[in-house]
Amino acid sequence: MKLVVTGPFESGKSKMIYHITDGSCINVERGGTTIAMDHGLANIDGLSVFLFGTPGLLRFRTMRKILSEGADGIIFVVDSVDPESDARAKLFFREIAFFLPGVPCVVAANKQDLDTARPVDHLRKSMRFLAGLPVIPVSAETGKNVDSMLRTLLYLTMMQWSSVFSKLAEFSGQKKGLKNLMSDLNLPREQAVGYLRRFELRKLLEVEVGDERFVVRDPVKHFLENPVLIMRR
Ligand SMILES: Nc1nc2c(ncn2[C@@H]2O[C@H](COP(=O)(O)OP(=O)(O)OP(=O)(O)O)[C@@H](O)[C@H]2O)c(=O)[nH]1
Ligand SMILES: [Mg+2]
Repeated sequence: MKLVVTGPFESGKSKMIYHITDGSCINVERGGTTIAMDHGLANIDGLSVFLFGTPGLLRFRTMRKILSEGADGIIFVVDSVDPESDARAKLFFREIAFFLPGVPCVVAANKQDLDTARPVDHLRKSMRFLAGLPVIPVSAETGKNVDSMLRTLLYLTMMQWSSVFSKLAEFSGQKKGLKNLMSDLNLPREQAVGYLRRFELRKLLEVEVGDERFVVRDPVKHFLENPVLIMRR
């Protein structure tokens, strides 16, 4: 899956990606500030998770737009310590909701390892836009709750695609896989092939030349059939 990690300046986006990928990520930065992007790949129980971190300076909006394109889920990182960051968080939230309408989002209330970190109910009071979103207290420094935050988002993301995913699992390996997908989901060929491309890029499946047959990768098949399994370690 493709996840975008966004949120205001210095909230801990880069550190979060560093933690999730065990350090195997890149950060295009200057003096500690991300000026282009973070990028890393994580493997969660066989599921490939492509992470794209955005710059937190307001002027890099175009970069955030490019990085957000086609994302399946959003990790929205807020600074639990610094109340001055809240107004910027609101701007960034509006922006990502505009780039990715309807895409599942979890809020990472970061820096919870610090004594001065505000609890989630305080954050909800000072950032009203968080209403209706899962807000998870985490620390990118210690790693506390980061894994369960990530799994929650992956679950929501896979649920969003559940009608397509269950059919992908069902028709995997079948000779007329594409045709079956089209007729069961009532899709034109172009759109069904679009889905195959999308999820081939995300390493969920492999598509044969000619597109007629596709094969879902073994380690992810049970997640496509039953997304809640990603929540169980
Ligand atoms: N104590 C603590 N410090 C953190 C945590 N996450 C990030 N930091 C610190 O906060 C500062 C900013 O972290 P980054 O990961 O660079 O934040 P960012 O959101 O990527 O920043 P920009 O890309 O510049 O917007 C750094 O000094 C980090 O060490 C955390 O969970 N706990
Ligand atoms: Mg950064």
